[in-house]
Amino acid sequence: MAARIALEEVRVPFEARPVSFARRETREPWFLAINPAGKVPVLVVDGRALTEVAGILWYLAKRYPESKLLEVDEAWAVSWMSFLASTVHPARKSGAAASRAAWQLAEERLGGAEWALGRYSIVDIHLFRLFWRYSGASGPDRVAYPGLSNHYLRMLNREAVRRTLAAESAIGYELPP
Ligand SMILES: N[C@@H](CCC(=O)N[C@@H](CS)C(=O)NCC(=O)O)C(=O)O
Repeated sequence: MAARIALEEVRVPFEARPVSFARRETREPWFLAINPAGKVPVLVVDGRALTEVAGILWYLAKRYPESKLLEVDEAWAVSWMSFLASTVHPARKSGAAASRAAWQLAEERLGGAEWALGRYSIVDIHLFRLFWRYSGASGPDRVAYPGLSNHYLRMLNREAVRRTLAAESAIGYELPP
């Protein structure tokens, strides 16, 4: 979802290739040949596979500077996205308390700001994707995280996010276990 939102933001043609977790497509040889880690997302650029949300978002922001997705302090963007990928994303696997603690850190880090780094950037896409995923029934209570919830609602107003959600819901959301 994050990669697709960024692709929609930079407005370049792309070919989407959804993979099914239920059918274990990320474990099939054709997929492992693209990403041996068996994970999505992957962006194939000129035959080369680029993996990791942060790497894909960074590539698109740099490749298409007119999209203004990285007009922020870059070290702070790396810091935010490293925090999201290494602390927030995996916390769920350590249980509800660990997940709540990670989201509380994210809430404090955002500090009620409109955007993570003062203006809209790839960090907001990364943050939105994770909060979207984890703010369902088993995820963080939106009331407990007012800053993150407002950020989430702000993101829903973006055309690129709307287009992505419409495209993905048309396929049928299928979340990894
Ligand atoms: N650190 C990676 C994490 C990628 C990841 O965990 N992807 C999950 C979906 S959110 C996945 O592909 N899970 C399927 C599996 O592990 O089989 C990133 O930020 O891109």
